Amino acid sequence: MIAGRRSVALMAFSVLLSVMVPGVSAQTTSLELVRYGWDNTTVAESTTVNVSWMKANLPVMGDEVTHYHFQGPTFIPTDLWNPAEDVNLDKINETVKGTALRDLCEVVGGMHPGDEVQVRAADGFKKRLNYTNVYTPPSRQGEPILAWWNARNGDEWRDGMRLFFLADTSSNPKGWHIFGNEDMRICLSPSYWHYFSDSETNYPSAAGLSISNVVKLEIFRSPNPLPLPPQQVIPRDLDRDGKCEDVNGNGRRDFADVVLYFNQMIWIAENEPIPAFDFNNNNRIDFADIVRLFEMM
Ligand SMILES: [Ca+2]
Ligand SMILES: [Ca+2]
Ligand SMILES: [Ca+2]
Ligand SMILES: [Ca+2]
Repeated sequence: MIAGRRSVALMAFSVLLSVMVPGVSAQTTSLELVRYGWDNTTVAESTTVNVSWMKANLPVMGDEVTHYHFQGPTFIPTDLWNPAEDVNLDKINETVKGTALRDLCEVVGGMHPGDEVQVRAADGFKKRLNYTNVYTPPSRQGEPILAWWNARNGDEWRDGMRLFFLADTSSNPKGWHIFGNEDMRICLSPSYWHYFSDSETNYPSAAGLSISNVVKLEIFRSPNPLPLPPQQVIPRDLDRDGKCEDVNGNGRRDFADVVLYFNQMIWIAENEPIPAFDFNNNNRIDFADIVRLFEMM
């Protein structure tokens, strides 16, 4: 009787284990970096780095003292964003060290304004961040980093590499470093907000942005033309036919456009949306495009 009960218990336990084990998070230390070309399918540049390489080659973020929090859902339908930042603050609370997302993006050529970076976890969960939130983050958001160390576990942190924001204390009445729901509302565009939903309410939850066990960063190009080096001005499509004949963006068709196109032909082919500069419509950047551009002057 006892043996029977015990074997039933053992069976139940092993079933429980088989259900639980795949869900146990596993630390990641290797990171794939990918930057896509204008079509967001072709890979323009890619490489794989690991945490040891990051420590040796890129600045280490985090001072080993400061606690950084992400706020969870308030579960108060009348106070979804909680600008007072005083509810459910310990959902995520860690002292971390890591590498800036910006520095990791730069390893494969970096982001341009309008681009997005996608942060992907080992289990496929993913979130995107805009160029602005990676390269010029507001101080109440703070520098986004991939954290590979925490004070409780050191280098053996099961959640690493984990996305953290090194938020400042400006929006917290107690002077804590918290990326709260109101910070998320103000710093990120609505399409980047994270919600925790029950049957009745979508609760904003900044904590949902803190993806753990990250394995991949992918940079997706904005479909808009970029300024041609060394210009600072974006090329313009003066007659709205989808082709940017005003290559130097000075508002008119001129010989300088032809010269700039000629000098930067390789750069255009590698960095610009091809259809916008393919004047003879043969799906590539070539000398025939320069001839067409000259004729259009
Ligand atoms: Ca805050
Ligand atoms: Ca045009
Ligand atoms: Ca021009
Ligand atoms: Ca062409």
